[in-house]
Amino acid sequence: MPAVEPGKIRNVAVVGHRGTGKTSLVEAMLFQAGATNRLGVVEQGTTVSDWDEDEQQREMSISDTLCHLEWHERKINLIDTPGEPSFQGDAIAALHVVEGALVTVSGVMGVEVQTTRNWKRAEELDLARVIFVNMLDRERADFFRVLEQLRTHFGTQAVAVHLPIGIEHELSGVVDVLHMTAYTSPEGDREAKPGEIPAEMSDQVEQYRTQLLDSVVETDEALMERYLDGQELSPEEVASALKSAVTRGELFPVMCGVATKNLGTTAVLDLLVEGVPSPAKKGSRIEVENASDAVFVFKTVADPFAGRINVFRVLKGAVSSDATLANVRTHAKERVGALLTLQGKEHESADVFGEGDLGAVAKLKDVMTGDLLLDSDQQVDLPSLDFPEPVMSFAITPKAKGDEEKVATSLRRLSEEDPTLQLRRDPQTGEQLVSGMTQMHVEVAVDRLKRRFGVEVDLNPPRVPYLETIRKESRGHGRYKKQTGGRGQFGDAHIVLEPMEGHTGYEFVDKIVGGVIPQSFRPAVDKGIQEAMARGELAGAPVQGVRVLLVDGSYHTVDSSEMAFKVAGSMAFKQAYEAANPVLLEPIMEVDVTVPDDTVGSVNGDLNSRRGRLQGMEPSGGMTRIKAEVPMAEMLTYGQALTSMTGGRGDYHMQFLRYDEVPSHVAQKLIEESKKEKEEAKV
Ligand SMILES: Nc1nc2c(ncn2[C@@H]2O[C@H](COP(=O)(O)OP(=O)(O)OP(=O)(O)O)[C@@H](O)[C@H]2O)c(=O)[nH]1
Ligand SMILES: [Mg+2]
Repeated sequence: MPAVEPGKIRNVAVVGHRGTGKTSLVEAMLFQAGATNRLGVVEQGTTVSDWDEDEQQREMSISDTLCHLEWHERKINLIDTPGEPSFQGDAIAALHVVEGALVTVSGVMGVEVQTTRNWKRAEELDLARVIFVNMLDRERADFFRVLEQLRTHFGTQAVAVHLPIGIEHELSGVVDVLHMTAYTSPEGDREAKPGEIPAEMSDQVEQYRTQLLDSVVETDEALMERYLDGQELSPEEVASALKSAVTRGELFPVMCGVATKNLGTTAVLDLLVEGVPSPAKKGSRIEVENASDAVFVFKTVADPFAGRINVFRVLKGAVSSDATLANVRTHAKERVGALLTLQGKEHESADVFGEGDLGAVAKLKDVMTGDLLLDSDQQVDLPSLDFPEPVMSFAITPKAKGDEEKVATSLRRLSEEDPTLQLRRDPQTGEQLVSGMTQMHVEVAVDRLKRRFGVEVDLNPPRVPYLETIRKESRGHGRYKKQTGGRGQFGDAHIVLEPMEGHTGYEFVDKIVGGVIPQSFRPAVDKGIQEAMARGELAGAPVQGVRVLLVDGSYHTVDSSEMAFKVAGSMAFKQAYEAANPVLLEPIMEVDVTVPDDTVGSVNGDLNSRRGRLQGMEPSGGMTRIKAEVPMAEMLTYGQALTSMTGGRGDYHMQFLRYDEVPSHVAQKLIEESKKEKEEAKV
């Protein structure tokens, strides 16, 4: 099969809030276009798009799924994205490789958190946007209320092109107010049947037809003049003006229906073909000047049959199965080999993908999400997918001892598929940390570790990397002496401790005069001190911010050794440390929270109870951005708290800022806990 011409391709990401029917709508469109011959159901695990076991178990989409269909001689590539915020990385990646977003909204719930987030992204990326108000057969569905909400949130460019006939269980079809036709579509039937608009709807239809005409002529000066002159405009010219306004991102047509009954899908397909610009028209967002062929990997999936599959967009030129491409990140050459056309988990082999098309490739050696492959190796900036930073961290430990390495490699594989899942070892606490967008995100990763890699793990809140430091100058003396029979041990050192600026660093200053400790033994004193500093006497945390002056000492010509001076150094440090007024330090995070205005009071109160210090507030458009400095120890489970305070409408991220002294009442508890641990370790 030859490559599809760019002018005949439409790339569309289906985005929206969790559970608004994206997967069901994709299923209906595939069925309607004849790409499949039955209408699968999410709850039965029979949809094309939710094919993964994790998705079927949870009845929700977790990863991007690529499907395709043909409609009016155009190839529509559909990416079904997850609505759950835990997996928003996939929705973001999908929006980067398409020209159009099909936004689903529940006819009951209206505009929700994830609707707005995805909308903002689509707007930033300058995508054509088409809205489908779904689930109008459900109780308490109200198309007109949702339409008004859409217009409030996204502007009056959101304009109805369809109206429902009846509502809730009496919903029987939709009216196309542009072409002035009614469509009724019995369940499971592919053909929507055109018919008469019910007489009792005529006033309503007239009202929305006028609203639509007003909006369309706004975007077209010539039409506007004739409209104002009172001339009749033909449905064809209005339709064509509407199409080009959608293509330019100036109007957002609102359609409606019931995805699970395949009602309203024909109109959606028509509008995707006509309103979403083709790759030929739009050109690629990601520019690659010096290459003639360029392929961008926006998703990597572990396929049950083919192993690892990279899903890509051809940014430029073409990719054929006999090509060799260079990976910009690794500079390695990859032979393409197995090109695939995807329909959910089904794949057919393909020979070539042309510019603008979406496809997949199996069995590449080292290619992951976000990689750029070019026909020749060169230095190019990698396009950024602008993923949000993961904020929820857990310490991960294998259930079975000895599985540490397996856990690390398996997690690394998962994070190559989903870069919003991150893995690192805390250098201080030594813990293996896994971070994700939410707790659910990390839990799904844990399920996958078990199912795909056969390793079971435990998740725990991470240990806070506390530090210890000193507040005043002090002196200490260590004398290690063992002289009973044979060769003995002798080391003797006097030191002075001084606090260092900013509680960081360590310095060892040799102030010995006249060789009271021979040169060769002085580094051993330093070593002994550093060993003692690795576990502070206060709470077992590493000591920092100390300058040590080695000021005096003595030695024995026979019995002195490096070992003896190391012990003497360590003893001197312990004595001096106690006298230096040691304190505990804790990491302080810079926290940035965005919440709906009506929750600001409770969110601030909560931050306050977490020992947070408010740094500023910026309200804008119904949301307020709160900046605060909060101890890390208080933020370990913040995600869940924020979700419950804001009904899932809040967002936050944080990063390390500095170390501060732990307030004494908190420090006291930590010191006691550490003592207990020490006692228990002795038993
Ligand atoms: N009554 C009714 N139910 C629907 C309709 N569309 C979808 N559903 C049901 O609503 C639930 C969610 O539908 P999905 O298609 O999985 O929604 P989604 O947007 O893909 O959900 P996520 O992938 O989790 O974001 C499923 O149980 C569907 O069967 C509809 O038009 N009417
Ligand atoms: Mg879904």
